[in-house]
Amino acid sequence: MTTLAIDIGGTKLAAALVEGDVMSMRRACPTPGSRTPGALEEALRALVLPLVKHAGRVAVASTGIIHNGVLTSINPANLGGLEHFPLVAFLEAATQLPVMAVNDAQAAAWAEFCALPERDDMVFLTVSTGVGGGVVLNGKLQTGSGGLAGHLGHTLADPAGPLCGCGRRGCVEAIASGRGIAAQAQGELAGLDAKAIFSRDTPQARGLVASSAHALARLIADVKAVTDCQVVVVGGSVGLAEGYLPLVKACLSQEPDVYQVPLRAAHYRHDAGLLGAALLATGDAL
Ligand code: ADP
Ligand code: BMX
Ligand code: ZN
Repeated sequence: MTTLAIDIGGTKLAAALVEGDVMSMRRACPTPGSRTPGALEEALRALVLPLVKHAGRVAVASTGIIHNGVLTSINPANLGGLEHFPLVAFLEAATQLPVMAVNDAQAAAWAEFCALPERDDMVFLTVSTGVGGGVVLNGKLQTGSGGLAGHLGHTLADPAGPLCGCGRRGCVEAIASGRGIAAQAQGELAGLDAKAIFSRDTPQARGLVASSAHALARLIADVKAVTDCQVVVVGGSVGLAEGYLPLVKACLSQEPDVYQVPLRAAHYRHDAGLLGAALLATGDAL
């Protein structure tokens, strides 16, 4: 059966048809910024409309805590201020198909786990609009009893760091994410997004990218201590940006031996969330 996979991120919405690990008719559009659900509903309808007739079910990878089919933002600023969205109920009504939903980084973790040559314990980290995570231990994706498991972007990087949209000060996300990088920019970089900041070769731009990579490397050492994972896979548009992973690797190599863990770029690149949601919906592990 063909799955209509949808990825709801803080910056972009994507959708595609998935059969096995083959993706077709991939479409994307910007995530609307709105505190009310109307704009998101409209964008999702327009995005999935041409695909619905080809699919037998819907699988969603979405930013936010996904529990019982409802999206609750841990950091509403990442979703245009939207705090709650009845994701599954809305998409069931809009598509008339069965719908399952899971957090975006948890979904991507599952796809990346399935791509590992050895099914080792692994942690996936996305450095994108926010910083998300997914943990697979003993072959099981950890979602937690309320969907919060793996929200590693909201662990502490610096108690004196910037305020995070989740209400806590100094989260990894506030320093390392695309939004976090942009929010810390000053002077000639103020108002630019992370993509533009990455393209600038100035001391401030290099410094912002370096603090992101540092915060991520320290998080990876913490994650190694918590899970003893055998590999950490990094995705998201910041995580996959040219030169970023080598910086993280260089920072991690400064930590003691016990915290060393191989780092890899996401095998499925920007499509890990879409594919992981589809795999979880079918119960397949490639
Ligand atoms: P989403 O969070 O919607 O899943 P992305 O993974 O594309 O989307 O992450 C969006 C963030 O990545 C934004 O902050 C954007 O500025 C940043 N970004 C996009 N492309 C690049 C790039 N080539 N280099 C660095 N940052 C990028
Ligand atoms: C935030 C949080 C996570 C998400 C992560 C990455 C919200 C809306 N999202 O920490 O659930 O996994 O961002 O999301 O609270 P992305 O949009 O960067 O892919
Ligand atoms: Zn936070």
